[in-house]
Amino acid sequence: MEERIPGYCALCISRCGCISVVKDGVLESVEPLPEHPTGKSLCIKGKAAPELVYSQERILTPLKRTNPKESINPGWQAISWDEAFDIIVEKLQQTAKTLGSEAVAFGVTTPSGTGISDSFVWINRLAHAFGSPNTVFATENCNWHKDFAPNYTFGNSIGMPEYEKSDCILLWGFNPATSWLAQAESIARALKRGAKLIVVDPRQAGLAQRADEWLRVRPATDGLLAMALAHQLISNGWFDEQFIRNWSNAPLLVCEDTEALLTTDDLEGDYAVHAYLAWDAAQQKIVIYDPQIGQYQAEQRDLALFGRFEIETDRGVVSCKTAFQLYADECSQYTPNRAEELTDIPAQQIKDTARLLHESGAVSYFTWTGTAQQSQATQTGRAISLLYALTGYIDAPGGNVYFTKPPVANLFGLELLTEAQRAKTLGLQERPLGPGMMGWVTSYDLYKSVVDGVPYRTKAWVSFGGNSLLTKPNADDAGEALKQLDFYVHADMFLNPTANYADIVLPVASPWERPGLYPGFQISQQAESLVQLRSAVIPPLGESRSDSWIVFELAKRLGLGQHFFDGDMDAALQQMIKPTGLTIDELKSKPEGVSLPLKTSYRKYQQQGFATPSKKLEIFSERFRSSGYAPVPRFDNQAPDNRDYPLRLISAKWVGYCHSQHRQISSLRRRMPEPLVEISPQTAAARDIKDNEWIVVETSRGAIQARAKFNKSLADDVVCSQYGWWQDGCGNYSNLISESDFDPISSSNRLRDCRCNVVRLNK
Ligand SMILES: Nc1nc2c(c(=O)[nH]1)N[C@H]1C(S)=C(S)[C@@H](COP(=O)(O)OP(=O)(O)OC[C@H]3O[C@@H](n4cnc5c(=O)[nH]c(N)nc54)[C@H](O)[C@@H]3O)O[C@H]1N2
Ligand SMILES: Nc1nc2c(c(=O)[nH]1)N[C@H]1C(S)=C(S)[C@@H](COP(=O)(O)OP(=O)(O)OC[C@H]3O[C@@H](n4cnc5c(=O)[nH]c(N)nc54)[C@H](O)[C@@H]3O)O[C@H]1N2
Ligand code: SF4
Ligand SMILES: [Mo]
Repeated sequence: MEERIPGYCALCISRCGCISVVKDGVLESVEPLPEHPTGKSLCIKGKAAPELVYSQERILTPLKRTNPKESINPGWQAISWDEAFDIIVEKLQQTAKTLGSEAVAFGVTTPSGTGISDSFVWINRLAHAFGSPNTVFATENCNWHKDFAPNYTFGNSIGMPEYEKSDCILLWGFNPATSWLAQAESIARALKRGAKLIVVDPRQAGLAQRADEWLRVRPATDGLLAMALAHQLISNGWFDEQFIRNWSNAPLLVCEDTEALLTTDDLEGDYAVHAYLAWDAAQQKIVIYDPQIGQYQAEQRDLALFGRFEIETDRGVVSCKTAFQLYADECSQYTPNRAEELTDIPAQQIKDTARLLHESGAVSYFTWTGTAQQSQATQTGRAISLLYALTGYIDAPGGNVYFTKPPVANLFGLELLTEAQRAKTLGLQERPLGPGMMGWVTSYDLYKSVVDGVPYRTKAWVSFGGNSLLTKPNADDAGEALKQLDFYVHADMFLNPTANYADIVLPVASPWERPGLYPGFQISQQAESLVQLRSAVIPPLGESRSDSWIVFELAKRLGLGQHFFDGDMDAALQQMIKPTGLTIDELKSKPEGVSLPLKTSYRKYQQQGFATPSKKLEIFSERFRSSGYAPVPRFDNQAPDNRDYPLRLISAKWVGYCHSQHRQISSLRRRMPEPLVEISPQTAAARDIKDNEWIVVETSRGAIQARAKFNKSLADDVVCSQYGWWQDGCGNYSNLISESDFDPISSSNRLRDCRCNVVRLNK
């Protein structure tokens, strides 16, 4: 019997709508589902799903380590779920009892490159219910800079380009043709209709080949380029002055000596309120201008955007300028010629791109890991957000829109942690505005805690997927740290080098063997309106179980069942979708999903302000200033030139693999059997390297081997490597990178722009 079951591929963020074809209980193939908002086509990974599901390398029973951690062979022994849970519950409870529940860390792989999205909320909720403020997650190098850090500017994420209506699309360090198929298709349609495309990427990859302007930026100089483009928009008057004046905090006055916002407290005389101040150009005097006291909706035609003013304060005359002047002054350092020196983008192209941004109508943008994996990622993201703010298209038709999402209950459970526990989040004290706010910690902070006991010792780790030895910097030290853990549980479909240090491995069912709720498919209002409960198309193989099942069962056995609907997963999902008015039974009976009648409303800030402390889009970030960071973007900390390592190393994703996964799938592996490093033909020739030859990439930290792949689009001083390989002894990219070189605000690693050299491998 053949069944054709609609669902979606959960393997990456694209969540492509698909049909699973099941014959006599066996998953035979996965096909596109064109009527689904993300279902036009599938990539080679999605199509290879049956190979993933039935891979001989799947773990199909819980495993217990029998050899010491020093041993290369863990001596895995199959055990029952009951035995596994008994060991885990005893260890976790004992650790929490003796050292506090913060001594148990949790971990989760990335929802953007795996199907863990099915269980992401529950895993985080389990950590919080247990009392652990620490969940290791890749966010700082992944989604923090598009989903969370933009809060400091927009009071929200970057939103989603409304591609159907965009006139000009700006892709910055984002290659959707590889990483988000459904977005790439929307962009391709927009281009067909005549939309302009600007791509900022050191490589001419994917859609960059169709760009009107492809800006081959020098790696990790994106922030400077954004400032240079902003300088063009500001100095030519090519920005939405009305929007900036009325809806950003640009008119606020900033004291030049302290760089604090001027408030009524600074003035002589008694003011009834503590309020911010601006300069009224018509009256030539300072005026109270503070959204907190209800004035933010008024049109503020007379407020000065530019200028420097001498203000009488209680500490004498203080020179002030508007926040916009402060930002404009920062930008003005990056004249086209100076920016060309710094970013490698020709001065004329900077001017042309600025003109295109100004002249083409509705502008939208998307940026992802090309800008996130930098040691100044937060200020870089701010600089790009502020450049975008100048266009005035945030939440406007054809711009970056906050589509109306299906209303679902937030069951992430941060409130289950006491304030005192939350304050113990590793890294939060050092980086109060970073991912620690969400209870997410870096592996660097975890290892410091495990090895040095700083600020306290972590003894146990329960990780749902993830392979930090391959995906975070400095694998050698990481391996040592993992050895020192008292107890490590890893839940996965496959073993990997990180899991090899585990005490217990739990077998996870693949996305085709478990249900998954997806409320909103992101890329358009139509896609966001769809709520779909993907059904399991075959039963879990062997003893494997879904991550959600593991979480709910573990919670029950840890005595935390009351936070997990006493183990009833349907009841949990029902609670989640309750605000939508849907029921789980209805979703189960409609596997193709239910489309809610949601409508986009634009420029919502006009009713409610932006969700920032000032209720305005924040050109000046008081939160940054009071935490010791620059309130408008400023840059330093470029990697110094190094004669021994004259090249700049970047990495990127390839369509056949997610991160360190999928090499075991033979149809995918055939297409790309070995790691590749892209290099310009000139740079290769200078080193006597031929196309497809084996080379060594070395940094001051270590070396890897890979095949050279000529790429004429690369600058001569840039090489672009794959990462995530551990097969065949090629060496681990993570060992090339320093773990301590990270963004002081968010802890993003310098995964772009590491100084390196490339030589022929003498085999
Ligand atoms: N040099 C360099 N390093 C990078 C990046 C880069 O561009 N360059 N990118 C970074 C980014 S963006 C990210 S998100 C991180 C990703 O880092 P990780 O989260 O470590 O991702 P993966 O290497 O994909 O490891 C995924 C593991 O989870 C398992 N897994 C997959 N699906 C499931 C599931 O549903 N349940 C469970 N329990 N396990 C599952 C897989 O089998 C695999 O073992 O890597 C980062 N590292
Ligand atoms: N096939 C596949 N798809 C995936 C994933 C995967 O591993 N494989 N992972 C998923 C995940 S977790 C994520 S986070 C997304 C990420 O999706 P993307 O961010 O699109 O992924 P990348 O290819 O790492 O980076 C995008 C581009 O940034 C460029 N880049 C490198 N350095 C710089 C720089 O300094 N400046 C600029 N401007 N650009 C630079 C690279 O050349 C690359 O073309 O993809 C998701 N989808
Ligand atoms: S792009 Fe590929 S892996 Fe990602 S959801 Fe679509 S089919 Fe699955
Ligand atoms: Mo990611």
